[in-house]
Amino acid sequence: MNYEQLFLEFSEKACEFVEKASGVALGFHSVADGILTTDVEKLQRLLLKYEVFDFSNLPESISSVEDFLKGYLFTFTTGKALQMMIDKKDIKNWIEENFGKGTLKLGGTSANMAVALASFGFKKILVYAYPLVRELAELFPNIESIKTVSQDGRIVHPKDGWKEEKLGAIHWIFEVKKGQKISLSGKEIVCPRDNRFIASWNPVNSKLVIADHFKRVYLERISEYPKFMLAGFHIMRDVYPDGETVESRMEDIASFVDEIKKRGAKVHIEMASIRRKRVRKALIDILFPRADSLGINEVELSWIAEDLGESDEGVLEGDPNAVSTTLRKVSEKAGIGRIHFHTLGYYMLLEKNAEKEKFGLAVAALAAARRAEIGSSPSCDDIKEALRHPLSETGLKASKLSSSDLYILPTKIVSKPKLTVGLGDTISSIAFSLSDIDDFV
Ligand code: 8BR
Repeated sequence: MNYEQLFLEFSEKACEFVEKASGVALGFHSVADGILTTDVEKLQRLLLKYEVFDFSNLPESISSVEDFLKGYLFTFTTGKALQMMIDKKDIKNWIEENFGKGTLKLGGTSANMAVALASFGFKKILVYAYPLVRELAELFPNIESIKTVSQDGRIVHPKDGWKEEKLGAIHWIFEVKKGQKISLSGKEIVCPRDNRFIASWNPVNSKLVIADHFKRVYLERISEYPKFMLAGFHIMRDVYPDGETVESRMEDIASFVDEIKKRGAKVHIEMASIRRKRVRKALIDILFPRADSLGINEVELSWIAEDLGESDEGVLEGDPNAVSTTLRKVSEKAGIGRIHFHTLGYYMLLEKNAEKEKFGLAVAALAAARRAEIGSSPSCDDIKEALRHPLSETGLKASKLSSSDLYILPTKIVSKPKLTVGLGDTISSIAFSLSDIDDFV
């Protein structure tokens, strides 16, 4: 297979096919991100004041200033990304008093996917954003194809549908930079790479509540948006302050999924990095069996393998043999017919007649490479610019394992990416939106 040829051919057809794609609905995670860069002197001062000298016993969520500082120190010291939910309002207030809101940017998997798809040229996108307060609504770009359901049941651009002023949720993104230094207990700590620590305050959405007005209007208009991408599970909790459990929340989402599946919608689950084991288990037990499709990366797949009692050896390293074996096991146990795995260098699609989706995968790969290069979502025209990037050698080797139900696409690699955040969302959403491509080719 000449992959360069394939990418060239498909980049030329991308806009034509996007025109024909059906509508996509995206729920249940749109939020305002507060972006902050790290002020090393301030971080050091706070660590000393609260006597946080290491990140041992890193908690799963933030219930104290010390927990927050441990998470921050973890990312600063290891250069690894970490997201933790804030459990208490007084800690959220403490962060706001000490750091402010930061620069507000649209975030959350659903909103990111909406922007990726709309910028690309998809015509019908319905995104869930709740509560739709003014500060959140105004962060959505002015692209007409992005719609939401307003509380009074209209399908409108988010800017035309907000209700209140006050921001009820914020995800603080503390960016750390390679080479930044702090000194703790006489030891110098040098940040090894650029990354981010995320502290999230999201008491409403963390339940992934589906507002009645959205349910009602979506069910009425489902034929216009017959694909549903579900995401946001990474912000759920095991047990909520009111005693409700994640299992009960998952059942509630499941009954909505049953409703929409009865009416013919196809449901995709975007995994994202769910740190809580109980949340992952509830997702696997309750929602996986109902899903038509799953989007996942190597870290997420290795966790699921472990959860299912399977070996995860080689998965984290992206070894294609290990990945394909694990994908088959997940598919068997959970009964998901389509799994789209992505890692640096290649995508692997497990599905009956997997090759029929190569168009969507190739277009997603070019869009991801272009996004990595320019730092924002590209249009369907613009992805041609990504053709000049080289194909991954690892991916080319991996592609030899392709078989009838396993399609492996080597991807383009951008040597100096401007931005890598949100790439997974771009890859999964474009590929899923084009997954029924053979219907209109
Ligand atoms: P997540 O958002 O799920 O982590 O996925 C990120 C994906 O972005 C990777 O799996 C990889 O396919 C893609 N990617 C990254 Br990270 N860096 C890239 C680069 N420099 N060029 C092209 N794709 C990249």
